[in-house]
Amino acid sequence: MTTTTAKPSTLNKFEKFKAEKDGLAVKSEIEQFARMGWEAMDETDRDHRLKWLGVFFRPVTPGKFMLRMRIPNGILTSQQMRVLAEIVQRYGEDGNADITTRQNLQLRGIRIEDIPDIFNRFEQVGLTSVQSGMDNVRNITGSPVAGIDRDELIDTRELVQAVQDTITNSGQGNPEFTNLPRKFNIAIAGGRDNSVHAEINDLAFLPAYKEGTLGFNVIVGGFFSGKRCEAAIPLNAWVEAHQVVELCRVVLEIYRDCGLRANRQKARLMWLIDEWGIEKFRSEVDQKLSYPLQTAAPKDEIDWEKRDHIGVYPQKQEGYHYVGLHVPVGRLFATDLFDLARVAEVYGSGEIRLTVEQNIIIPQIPDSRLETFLAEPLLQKFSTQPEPLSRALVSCTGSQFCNFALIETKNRALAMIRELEAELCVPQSVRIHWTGCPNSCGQPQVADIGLMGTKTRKEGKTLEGVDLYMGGKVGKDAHLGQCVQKGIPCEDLKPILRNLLIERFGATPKVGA
Ligand code: SRM
Ligand code: SF4
Repeated sequence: MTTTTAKPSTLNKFEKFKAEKDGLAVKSEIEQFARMGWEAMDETDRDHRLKWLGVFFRPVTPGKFMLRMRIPNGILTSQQMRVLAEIVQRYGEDGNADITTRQNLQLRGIRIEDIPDIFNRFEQVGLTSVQSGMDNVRNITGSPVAGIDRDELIDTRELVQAVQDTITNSGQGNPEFTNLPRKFNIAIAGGRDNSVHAEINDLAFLPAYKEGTLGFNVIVGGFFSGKRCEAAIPLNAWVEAHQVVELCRVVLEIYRDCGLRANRQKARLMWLIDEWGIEKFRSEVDQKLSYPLQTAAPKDEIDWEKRDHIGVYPQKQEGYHYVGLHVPVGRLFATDLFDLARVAEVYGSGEIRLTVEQNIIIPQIPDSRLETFLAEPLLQKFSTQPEPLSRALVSCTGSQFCNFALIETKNRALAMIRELEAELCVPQSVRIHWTGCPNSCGQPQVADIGLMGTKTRKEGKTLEGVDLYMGGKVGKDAHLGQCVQKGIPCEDLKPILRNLLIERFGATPKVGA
């Protein structure tokens, strides 16, 4: 499908192996891989192409794969959750599931010999992990309270599903979009608070009125990478909801056919926009669309501070509430998954939702059941009223499972927050994001306080450290935070955070602490 014109000899390693065999091709070989085992597999198939099916070889835990799902708009059913629980349970201590910063789930401990059976089970309940890694479109995010938010502008659920179905051929895999120059992120905001971090996506939609009609302003080119981070810029385009899928398709076709492929560090959409200029990019999009592209509406409707959805909220449906549960650093175990499926069925409609803050929402709880739901033992673990620092803590995977990581993140983040909470009264929630390396999966640039893993030196020794980011703003007037201090050894971090919380966020020491 791609029109890459470079000679094979000048292609980088990734373009070369993609040209030799499309990533999706391994779909038909999965039974064979399962029979031969991970050690006997061709290394490129195992380490790279399997990611087209969402199956990630983990050099940190060889033989125990990670399975990255697609959960469009972060919504799944209790039936689907139970299937995921059974899969993870099978792997005992190795099995768990993380909620990701893209409103998604990643399962761990997975053995290659089980993949054919796992995929069959996915098929039976309408789940898929296809095209969730490498040079594909990642999980598409949408408003986590779509369809239940009292102040909703646009319900994003069907739109997100339709975009996913187009890109993945309804979960079967779609070779039209399996050879992009690099990963690609899409987000559709439907509320007033930009719950999806639209500005850090390659392509995103923000609710906006034009001449009385509600549609979306379009922004493009947002991304984070080790080399460069940029917020998305306006495309100067406004589309109606029914035009969203086609716009996604056209932007992806242009990116696929014209995106830069020589250097993987300079291959995200923004690099093409830089080369062409936004006017030429817009004009190419306009020419390929079946409808004339309208100019942007004068303003978008993002005029609220960002909500975290933790706690109890009345829905737009009279007599119903949604309840947001705090999941510490997004980590879930098999028993948690079973429990979540159960409570969603017993108290709600069976639906479970995920947020980009790595938390859970249980919607559709009738007034009459709310009190009993709030007394569920599960809510001791996943609180509706977490402490202000825990509440807004986000962390990427880190060195426990990720071989890019320069530091351990999730466990360290939790331990440090608990120590700080023991010492300080914090009057407001402070968004602290940890990320294990400059790839920025934990989005430190959107946080009040961002911590990016690095290696640092102290007294002649190399230690785990962090670069400190400050000033990320989300919701209304979103903008990225900047690095303010480099190379802080993790062992020296706590007093620095303590002072920052006192000086900038109104924290006060607890008596006796
Ligand atoms: Fe990420 C690569 C985990 C969200 C930027 N990311 C990786 C890999 C696959 C690296 C690897 O093979 O080990 C990590 C898997 C580790 C593991 O075992 O879990 C990984 N990224 C994650 C997750 C799980 C972090 C989390 O704990 O939530 C998130 C999964 C999202 C999903 O469901 O698909 C995740 N990654 C992000 C985000 C945040 C976002 O999308 O809002 C970013 C920054 C935004 C962006 O991409 O523009 C992000 N991940 C990267 C990059 C840098 C991309 C680049 O253009 O250079 C890499 C490295 C790469 O692609 O080469 C990367
Ligand atoms: Fe791994 Fe780095 Fe992404 Fe964290 S930020 S998950 S350490 S690639």
